[in-house]
Amino acid sequence: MSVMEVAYNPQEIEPLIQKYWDDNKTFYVTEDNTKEKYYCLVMFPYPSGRLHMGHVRNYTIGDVISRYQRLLGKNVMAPIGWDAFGLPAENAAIKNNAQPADWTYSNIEYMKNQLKALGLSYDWSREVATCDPEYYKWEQDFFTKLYEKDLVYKKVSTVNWCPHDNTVLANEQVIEGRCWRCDTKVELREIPQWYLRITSYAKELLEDIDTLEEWPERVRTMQRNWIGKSEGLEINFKVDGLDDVLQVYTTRPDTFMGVTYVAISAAHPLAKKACENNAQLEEFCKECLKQKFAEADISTMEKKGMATNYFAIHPLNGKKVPIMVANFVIMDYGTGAVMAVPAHDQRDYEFATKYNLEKICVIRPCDKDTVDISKEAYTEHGILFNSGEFDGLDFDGAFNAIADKLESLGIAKRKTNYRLRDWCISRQRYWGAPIPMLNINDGKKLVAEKCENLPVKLPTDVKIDGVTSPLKTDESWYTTTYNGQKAIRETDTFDTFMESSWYFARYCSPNYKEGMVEKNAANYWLPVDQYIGGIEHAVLHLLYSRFFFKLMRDCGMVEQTEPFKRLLCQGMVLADAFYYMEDGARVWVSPLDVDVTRDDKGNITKAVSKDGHELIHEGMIKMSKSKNNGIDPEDMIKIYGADTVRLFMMFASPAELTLEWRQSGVEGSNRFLRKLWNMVYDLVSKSDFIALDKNALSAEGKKLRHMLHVTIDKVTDDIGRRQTFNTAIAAIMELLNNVAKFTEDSESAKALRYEIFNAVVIMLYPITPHICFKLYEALGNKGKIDVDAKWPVADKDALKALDSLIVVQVNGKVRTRLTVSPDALEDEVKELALKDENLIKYLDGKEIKKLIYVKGRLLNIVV
Ligand code: LSU
Repeated sequence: MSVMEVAYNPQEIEPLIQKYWDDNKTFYVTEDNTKEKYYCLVMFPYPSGRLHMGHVRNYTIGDVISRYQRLLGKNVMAPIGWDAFGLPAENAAIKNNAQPADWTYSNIEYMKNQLKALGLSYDWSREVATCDPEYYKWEQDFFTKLYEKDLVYKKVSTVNWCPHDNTVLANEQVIEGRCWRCDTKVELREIPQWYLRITSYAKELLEDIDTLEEWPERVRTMQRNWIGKSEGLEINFKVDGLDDVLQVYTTRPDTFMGVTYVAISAAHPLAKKACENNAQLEEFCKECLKQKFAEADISTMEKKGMATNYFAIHPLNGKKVPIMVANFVIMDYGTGAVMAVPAHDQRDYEFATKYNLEKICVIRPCDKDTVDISKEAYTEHGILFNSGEFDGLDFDGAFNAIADKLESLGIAKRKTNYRLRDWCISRQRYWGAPIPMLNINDGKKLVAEKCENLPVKLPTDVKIDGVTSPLKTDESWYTTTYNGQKAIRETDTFDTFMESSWYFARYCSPNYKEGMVEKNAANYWLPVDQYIGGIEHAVLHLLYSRFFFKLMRDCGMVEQTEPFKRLLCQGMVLADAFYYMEDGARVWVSPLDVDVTRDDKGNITKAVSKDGHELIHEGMIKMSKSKNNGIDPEDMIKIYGADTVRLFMMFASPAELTLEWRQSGVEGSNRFLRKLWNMVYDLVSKSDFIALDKNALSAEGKKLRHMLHVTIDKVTDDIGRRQTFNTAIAAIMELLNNVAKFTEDSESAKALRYEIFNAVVIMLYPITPHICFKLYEALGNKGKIDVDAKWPVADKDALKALDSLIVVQVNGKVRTRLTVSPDALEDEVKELALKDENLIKYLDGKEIKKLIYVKGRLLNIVV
């Protein structure tokens, strides 16, 4: 009999097992060509201070997959690190009068222990922190390479500016006109910025989405929409009385015969010309240029315009259409001019209505002779009319006919456009990787810092005031030399998405001293087989990483084209939020300090705080500090142990959906683990391991064994292919309920229990590794479950359908039962029934009028 404690005590066993893993470097891996590799990656955390339940969910899912793949015999790399640069460290430094570096490294220390307490099976030898100069050195080096390849440029541009964080934001970081981090309304500003030419890769980034078959469809759709490919036509209009040509871009050339005016930006050269002797227009243009709005605001802002007194000549019907300055046309975007078709574009429609401009209908629905635009524009595709030679064509026909015609006249060109903009990667902040560029010749020339001088290190002993980055005031830092001449360093730093765009590649050779990645290691481990992270990164990080990976490929560092083979985006973790009112303000009470009453459907009918306040239930919402409904993972681990928290997380909901934190559910998970422990204890204290003799099993035993092997198949499919971990756990729980009901005490029954518990312990190990580590030993196995166990494979014989039990009735009354093989034919069953001793007395020589057979279940004899 194996040594085993009577009671399940996670607080005692978990730290010991974690120490064992640490001491033995159990999950450290190296390249091994004799084994299939598996790279399991979770999105690395910002070292914000403490783990959030959201992290716990993300990292538990990753750990379940890693441990499962190891049991399949693969060489599994599961690394972790720290996305260590960024604003929070600066804000915390100001608040606590500390150094961002100190704050960051102490958070890393703390969170690292929290991750270990969860029992996550990382290869800690690969840990990276992006604020380490040995890390960002290679990012700087890569940047200078991209600069040489003209994939980097600097330009003055209108940028999204967050007045609260005092920094520029990329378009992707502006959500509905607000800063993605602090929700402050974003403004526009003109400043010189560094850009990466992601648009040069727009086509490839779009096309390769098709190859990402194991990504969630919604993420693929989001990326497609973000890149936003459109097929259109660039058309040149002549301007009446001038030599200027006015270029517009349209995706609706089919509506061309409905053009009634052209709208231009206040910054357009033609607008400037028109202002020369028109003070009123000049005033209007000035007002437009002062106007600050983000791209996202265009659809809702008030549309204003003014005529220029210039007219564009419609190249096909010769009409002169007015050229209007409009506040919603931006110079940076496209050509700064748009052809307007008010009958078929809602924005043009509103503008035309306001300024009394003509509307000409040229598209009608397929099933109607005409079109009604009395209330709004008709913007659908349809059939052309009022369009001369193009009448009767549909969208595609008209697109091509009009494009061909204008191209043959030499005044148009088909053009593919993308909505994607180049990626602005400079930030006016301190806590980031310095951009390794130098200004020489009194600022007239830009050069990249020489490789041998990298990294350009960030000074770590600084004073931060929250307004100006200390890099910009530290003359001794930014003054340097280049080939003996005076040079001034760039004082902007990289967007932190630069660091997170290649960390997964660095993990392959985290200490490599000659470059970003060591080629052999990178080509062994990459691509990532499974990536797990939040949907909030669907277009930001996941697009930038794909871009970086292609850049690295084109620099000869990696061989593949896409970095992440399979992607899983976990849902948010929610918890009940409660409050009461005090002095007109809400006071939020932690759900752990609330007593609730529920109706029989489980809905909360009454909630009272521990200190007696009657509470209002806000609902099940995302855990957040401001609503005081966060549940601290560390507290939960202390009370229940990591295995319970992990089990609850994986069981309570499918991985992609939101998870509702319920204390009752956590307790249920804890009860289940205690029950499992007790069942195994019961078995091993009564009997040592007995090998199974399948033929010795009773009918009940065979049934239970059948269930075990069906469960093995199901759990394998649920965890491996479907990634529905919750249904896998439910199947194991059901199996154990049946084991509990199985009371036989024979040798073969004990042997069967050994078979079942061995399989169950291995199948649960990815989810609850500590308890399974112990139970595996208790069951008498040699070695350790982490490295010696193999994922169970269903026994084909046991999987075969069991004999069916046929109920035999005479005139509707049950008279006997027959056991037959599952594929017995109707005639065989009848023959068997008529020979059955129990039945003969009921038939009693009577004439059989009818026999009704329901396959595998029932035989009714009518006499
Ligand atoms: N450092 C970045 C980050 O999001 C990732 C990098 C690859 C761009 C999940 C939740 C989140 C992400 C929460 C992971 C908090 C790390 C986090 N998470 N809910 N870092 O620390 O799901 O989706 O914010 O996958 O409340 O944890 O999150 S992070």
